[in-house]
Amino acid sequence: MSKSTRTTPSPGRRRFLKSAAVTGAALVSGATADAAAQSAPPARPAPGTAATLGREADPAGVEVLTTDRPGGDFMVDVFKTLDLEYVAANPGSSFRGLHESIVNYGGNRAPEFITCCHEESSVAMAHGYFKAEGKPMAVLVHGTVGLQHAAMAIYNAYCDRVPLYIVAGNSVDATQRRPGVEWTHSVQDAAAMVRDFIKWDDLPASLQHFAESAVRAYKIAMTPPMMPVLLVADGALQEDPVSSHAALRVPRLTRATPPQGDSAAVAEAARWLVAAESPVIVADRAARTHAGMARIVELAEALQAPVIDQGGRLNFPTRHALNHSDRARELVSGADVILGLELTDFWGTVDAYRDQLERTSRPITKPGAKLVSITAGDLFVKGNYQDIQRYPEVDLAMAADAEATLPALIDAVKRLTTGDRTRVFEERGRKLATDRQRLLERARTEASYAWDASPISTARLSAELWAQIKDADWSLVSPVDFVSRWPMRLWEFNKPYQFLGSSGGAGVGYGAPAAAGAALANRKRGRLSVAIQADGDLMYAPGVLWTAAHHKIPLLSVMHNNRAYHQEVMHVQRMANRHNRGITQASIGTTIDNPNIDFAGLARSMGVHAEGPITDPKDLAPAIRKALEAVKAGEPALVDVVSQPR
Ligand SMILES: Cc1ncc(C[n+]2csc(CCOP(=O)(O)OP(=O)(O)O)c2C)c(N)n1
Ligand SMILES: [Mg+2]
Repeated sequence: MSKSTRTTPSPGRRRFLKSAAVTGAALVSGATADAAAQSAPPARPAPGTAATLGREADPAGVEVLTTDRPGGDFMVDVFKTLDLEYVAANPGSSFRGLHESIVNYGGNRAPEFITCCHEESSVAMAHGYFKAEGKPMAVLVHGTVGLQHAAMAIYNAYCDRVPLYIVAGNSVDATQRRPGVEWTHSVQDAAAMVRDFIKWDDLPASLQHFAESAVRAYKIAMTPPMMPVLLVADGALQEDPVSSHAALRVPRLTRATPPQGDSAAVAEAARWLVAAESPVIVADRAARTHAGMARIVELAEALQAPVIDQGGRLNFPTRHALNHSDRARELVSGADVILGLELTDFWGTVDAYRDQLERTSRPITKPGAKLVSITAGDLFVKGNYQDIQRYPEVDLAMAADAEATLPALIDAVKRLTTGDRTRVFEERGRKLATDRQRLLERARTEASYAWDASPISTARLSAELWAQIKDADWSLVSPVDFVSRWPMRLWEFNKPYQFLGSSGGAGVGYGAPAAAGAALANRKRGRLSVAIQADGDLMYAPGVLWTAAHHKIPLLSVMHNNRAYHQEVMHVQRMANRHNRGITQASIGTTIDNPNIDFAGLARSMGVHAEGPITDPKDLAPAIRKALEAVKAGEPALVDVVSQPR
């Protein structure tokens, strides 16, 4: 730990003191400054001064020291080697040194500071950014309280297997802390509160240690299964002068190649798949990079096997003849081989569960069906948090990254496919294509129900939005589960960045900031980012609207404003039904009305273009059109649509 005291500067610090001036601003030589610092120890702040009251102020009487190079500058050098484009943060004095180095020494470029109004928003922005960009964005969080605010969003990313590069400020040396707030925001072991749901953390004790751990953290975060990492940047390390900069170096980053499935297991899986009469491929977080979707398509086409996309990522083009996501249960129950690619819940895929007074479940697979799992989730599991789901009894489990294993599996499948099997596959493919067409027609028919209803149906909302974006290079940057997955059923998704999955941990409050983060990544490519934005989700931390306006992040948010925490309405109704007490009271504590929130007004107050509230479906298309004009001009815009429950 780099140590220094105000009364007796360390030799390293002394060497770099250039001036000492509260009373006199004249520059003095290092030797003179040294002497001045030693002969005039600063007074303790008097009780009741700003410092002891917990306000952030320099204690009276402390000399101002200038130095040409604080440790924070070197930390910025380290970040620059990691190609971190942005750093999202709500400011906090525990990282003031690093903050100052980023904006001055680093020129506020790579990383550029993104001002957030809540740490949960900083982290969720980084979460959305990663899924659109494929590389992490840095997040700075203030000591203790900032990390406490960030915690839920970190958990979401952990469950979603998304790497986050988090740096938390802290002040380790108790003899150096400013009285008051620097104590309440310091902690012995900062990472402890989130350690159960991150992959790695460290508290570097020197700048060279910081450099090595910063590079190591990046490598660990980016190796499947990807997860958040946390570095604690000690305040003294950030603020103190670099004593021997010439000796510092930033180690080279070597990314680890993702683990591939064992070759014997790959060959066995290929044999089963080629011999199967009704194989099914199920994918959840399988398309890890933009190349992933093409590999899943290649495997599915080689086998002419249907694919169920569970939507952790966009794994498969929605209109592809082999995309049968809307008949998952039927296909799983008829399958003789089921290949699960990075499934979070294999058990839930092959079992039916009833949420009744007596909770029951049963397998839905055919007797003798073979289950094959490929997931990096088998390589790294933690206790305590229960995102692992129930234990699945599979026949073959490859502890490996699915995307990295697919090329070998595709090769093996192709090698084993004889002319006879090709004819069987082609016949299967023809039947599946017909079934797929029927699914699309069924979705269109179902979407037409309540077409003219007010509040507006979620299908109409999705269809009207699609009509206006489909010819652009668009990217849907919000989840779809709370609008009955209508976009997946009606829109044509065929590019990997067109859908980014959900929060992972189902921590609500993810949607709005994750959309802004993804839109930030999409901006430089001129992609049109659109989000369907739930009302309850936005109300957790609506300040992200200001962040989007301030940083000119083009994003069209179409509100699915059902004026409720509707999922919870349904849960309370379920309980009331179970107890035979009627559902009339279920709105208490679950609705967001009386007064209704003026979301357009809220957005405008933060500099976001806004339309609505829209209650008549006929007004929806013109409102979206106007909002799109603002987005095309480079601004965020919001359309408040008063919509039906789900
Ligand atoms: C942080 C957090 N608090 C509470 C919940 C419980 N919860 C699950 S869904 C939901 C409602 C969300 O409302 P909204 O975003 O408007 O979506 P809707 O259900 O209305 O479609 C809530 C509160 C949660 N998942 N996360
Ligand atoms: Mg709602």
